[in-house]
Amino acid sequence: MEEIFHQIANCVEFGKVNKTSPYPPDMKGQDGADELTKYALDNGASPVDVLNKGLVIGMEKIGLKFRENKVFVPQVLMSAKAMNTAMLHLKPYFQSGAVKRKGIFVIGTVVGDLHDIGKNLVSMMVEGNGWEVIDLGTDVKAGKFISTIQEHPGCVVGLSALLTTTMGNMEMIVKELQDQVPGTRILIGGAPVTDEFRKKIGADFYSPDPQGAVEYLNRMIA
Ligand code: B12
Repeated sequence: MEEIFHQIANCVEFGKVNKTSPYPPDMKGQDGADELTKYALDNGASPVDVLNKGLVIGMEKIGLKFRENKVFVPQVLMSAKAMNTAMLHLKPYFQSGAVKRKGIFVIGTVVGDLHDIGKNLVSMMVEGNGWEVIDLGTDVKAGKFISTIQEHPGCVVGLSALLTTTMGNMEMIVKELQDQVPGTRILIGGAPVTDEFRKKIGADFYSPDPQGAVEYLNRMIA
């Protein structure tokens, strides 16, 4: 079974969704994350092992390569597609409570801002690392973050902003969260955001990439 986990990790790393998927060309005709995950579960593998020894390893590898500019957004999206397809087989185990997630991560692009490509990448990477992700989408007001946090006490929040103008909205949201749901951990990111800005607005963590967010979240629960 270890070999199957290794193959599942490879499928996620290289974005091989299923057997009929033509991408990547050098894996044409081979089983993908879809078939291998089903095979592993049908043959008695534990869903936790499929997740941690297969899918998570693949997502970690692609996350590191993305950080080092060895791959670009399209490859990461293919990896996420492979992971999401495999996750459909794991979903019943999550829903039944047989597999516990590491925690809940609530993410959204702040009010006034419609950019979501980077936010989606963070969301997919964090989910691929075993966290439950609640993605509130774009143009999200403070109130929506607050009500979601109140429904999921102890969750961690991620805010994304791509415009210098909406960085101000990020600051306002951080203030409202600190006021209304004190103690909530807040991660921020987006092209114009810096660690200096994070310090200024009092958020907990800044990362220029999804991998940094994953590492921070995993450190939090270690
Ligand atoms: C694609 C794009 C759009 C698309 C968005 C489509 C979509 N679904 O997202 C569209 C066409 C809709 C668009 C619209 C606009 N855009 Co635009 N857009 C871009 C563009 C080309 C790419 C952004 C992107 O997706 N980058 C790729 C992703 C992967 O990178 P990223 O978002 O930075 O995310 C990474 C990190 O920052 C981090 N990250 C992101 N979020 C988070 C969150 C957390 C918690 C963490 C830890 C990390 C993290 O992880 C990601 C992966 O590494 C940029 C230019 C550029 N090259 O950056 C301009 C840009 C951001 N846009 C710009 C502007 C001005 C606009 C408009 C105002 C244009 C207009 N006049 O209408 C509108 C604004 C609409 C609105 N209200 O939001 C400017 C912003 C200038 C500024 N300094 O404010 C830019 C920089 C272009 C420019 N040079 O002028 N845009």
